Amino acid sequence: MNQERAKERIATELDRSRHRSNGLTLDALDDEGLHAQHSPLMSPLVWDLAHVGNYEEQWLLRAAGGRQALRPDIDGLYDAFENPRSERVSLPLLDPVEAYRYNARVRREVLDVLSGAELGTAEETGDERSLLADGFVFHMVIQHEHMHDETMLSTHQLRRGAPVLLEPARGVRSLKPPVHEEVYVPPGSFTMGTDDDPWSFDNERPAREIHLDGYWIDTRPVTNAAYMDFIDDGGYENRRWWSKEGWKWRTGKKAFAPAFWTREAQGWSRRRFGRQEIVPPDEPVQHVSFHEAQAYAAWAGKRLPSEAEWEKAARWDPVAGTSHRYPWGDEEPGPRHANLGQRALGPGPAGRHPEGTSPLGVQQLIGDVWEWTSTTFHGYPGFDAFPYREYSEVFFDDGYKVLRGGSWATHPTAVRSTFRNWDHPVRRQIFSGFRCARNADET
Ligand code: AVJ
Ligand code: FE
Repeated sequence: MNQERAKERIATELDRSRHRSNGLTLDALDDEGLHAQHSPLMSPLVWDLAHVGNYEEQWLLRAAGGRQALRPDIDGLYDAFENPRSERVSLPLLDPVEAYRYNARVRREVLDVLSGAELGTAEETGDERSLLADGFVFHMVIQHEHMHDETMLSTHQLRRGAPVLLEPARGVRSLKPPVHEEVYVPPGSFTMGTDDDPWSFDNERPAREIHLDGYWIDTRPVTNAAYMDFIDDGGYENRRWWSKEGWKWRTGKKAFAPAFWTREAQGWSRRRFGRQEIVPPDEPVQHVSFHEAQAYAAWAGKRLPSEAEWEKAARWDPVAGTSHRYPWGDEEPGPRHANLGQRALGPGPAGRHPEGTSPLGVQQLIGDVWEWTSTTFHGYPGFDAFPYREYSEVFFDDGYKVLRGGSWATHPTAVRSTFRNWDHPVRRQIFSGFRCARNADET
C-alpha cells in the first residue's frame, strides 16, 4: 500500500473507533450511568472513554509525534496499573463532556502528526521495530480503542436496568447441520505467528515452524443446545469433569450454568443487554469461564485445543502448504466472512458464514465468540517486548489462558488468525465460548 492510501485508511479507522466509543458512552447513558460502577470487575465507562484518549496522546502525540504533552496531569488517573478497576470510580475523573473534548483535542493533533508522518516499511527504514514502520503505532492505538469498546460492552452486559443499546435485526436463525462435526488435521508443520503483519502485537511474533501430531477439531463452536445437555446430565454436580482448580471455582461461585442464565419453568432464559430472552439453542454458548469450557470438553470425551492447534485449523492450507491471515484467505474480513464489529449484539447461529470456513473445513473461527484454548499465556520463543512491557509481557505469569478468534464484539482490525487474547480462567463477563478437540489415537 502506498503511504497516502495507508494514511487514509488509518484516518478512517481512527474515526470509526471513536464513533464506536462515543456510541457506547455519551450516546448511550447519562452522566450518572457513565460514572457508575456497574460491576467491581469493570471500570466506570467514563474511565474507558478518557483512557483511550490518554493512550492516544501518549503514543501518537508524544512518542510518535514528538509533541508536547497536553495533559500530563491526568496520566496517573488513566494508568491501568496504578488504579485497579474497582477503585477507578473514586478517582477525580474527567466528566463525560470533558473526556469528549479532551479526546477530540488529542485527535485533532493526531491527524496533524499523521499527515506529516513517515510510515515507511520496516525494510525501507532499516529499522526492524520502530513505532512508525508500517504504521504500527497507529494500528496499535486503533486496536487499543476497539479492545476497550469490547470491554465497555462487557460493562453494558453487566449493567442492570433498561436496555440502552440498539439491537439491529438478527440474521437467519437455523441452518443445516454440518456435514462433519469434526475434522481431522493430519500431522505436520505449519507457520505459527508472524514476523511482518503490520497490525501484529509483540505477542504474535516471531513466526516459527511448529510440528503438531494429528488431531481432531470441532467444525463449530459448542452451541447452547449442546451445553444444555451437559447441564442436564449433571455436569455441574459431577466432580469428575472438573480440574481441581475448576471444581474450587465451581463450588465457590455456586455456578450452575453460563453467566446471565436463569432456569425458568419453560427452559433456560438469559439476560442480554437488559433484555430477558429464551436461550437460542443453535447459538455458540458464551459467557463461560475456562473452567466450564474444560469441564464440558471432558464430559464430551474431548479436550480444549491448544492455541497452536487452533491456529493451524484457522490458517493452514494443506493444499498450498501455506498459512493465511484469516481462515478464508488474506482478504479483509467482510460481513460474509464473519460476525465481527458489533454488527449484532451477540453471536450468530452455529453454521453461519460458510464463506469464512478454513481450508481444513473449520467454521466460525473468527468472530461470534472468543474461544478458550488449553494454553497458558506466554511469549513465543524469541519474544521481544514492543513497544512496552505492559502490553503483554507482564501477563506472562501463568495466571492467564489464551483465547483466540475474536467475538461478535471484536472489530475486524483487532483480530486475525495470529491474534492472541488472554484472561483469567475464571472470567466470564467476556464474550467467551469454545470448541473441542481430541487426539488422533482416540476413536
Ligand atoms: C488484550 C484484551 C487482554 O483489555 O486487558 C487494553 C487489552 N491493553 N489496554 C485488556 C488492553 C491495554 C487487553 N487484552
Ligand atoms: Fe487500555
